[in-house]
Amino acid sequence: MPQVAIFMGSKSDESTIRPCADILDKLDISYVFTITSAHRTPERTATLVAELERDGVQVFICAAGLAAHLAGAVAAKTIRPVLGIPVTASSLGGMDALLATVQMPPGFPVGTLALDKVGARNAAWLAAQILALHDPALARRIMDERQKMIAQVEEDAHTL
Ligand code: RP5
Repeated sequence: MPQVAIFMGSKSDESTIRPCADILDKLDISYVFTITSAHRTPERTATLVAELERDGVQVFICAAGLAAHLAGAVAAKTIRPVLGIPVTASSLGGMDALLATVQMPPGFPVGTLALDKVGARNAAWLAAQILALHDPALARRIMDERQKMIAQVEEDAHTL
């Protein structure tokens, strides 16, 4: 049963968003990773949200570029947490996607992360932390990974 859904607006987003899936793998979190577009396939997007909610998905992660409405379109269809990753896909340097993702009307929030791969990684961590509220074993796995990151900083500091 998937706990998280990762939606991308286009196949062209895949290499940017793959790190999100890699972190969910590392934390042993089950997920669905697929493509759907707020504009090109609005019916598929709505159907996926309904089906995946029924299947038990707890958190939706949505990544899109340009006039990035995917996260907002998903937020319109569910009250489960929706995390948005704006993707740089235009000469506006991602500002278009960032503003489209973050500026949601009150009552329909999208927890918006940073642009591109940094946002992809943190969407996975934040989804994991949401799930860990009711999963002590997952909370321990997250803490173990944090300890590794802390140890890495200290190890790197000693190399200077
Ligand atoms: C958005 O438009 C996608 O999320 C992608 O970031 C951007 C460009 O899509 P393609 O034209 O490469 O399919 O819908």
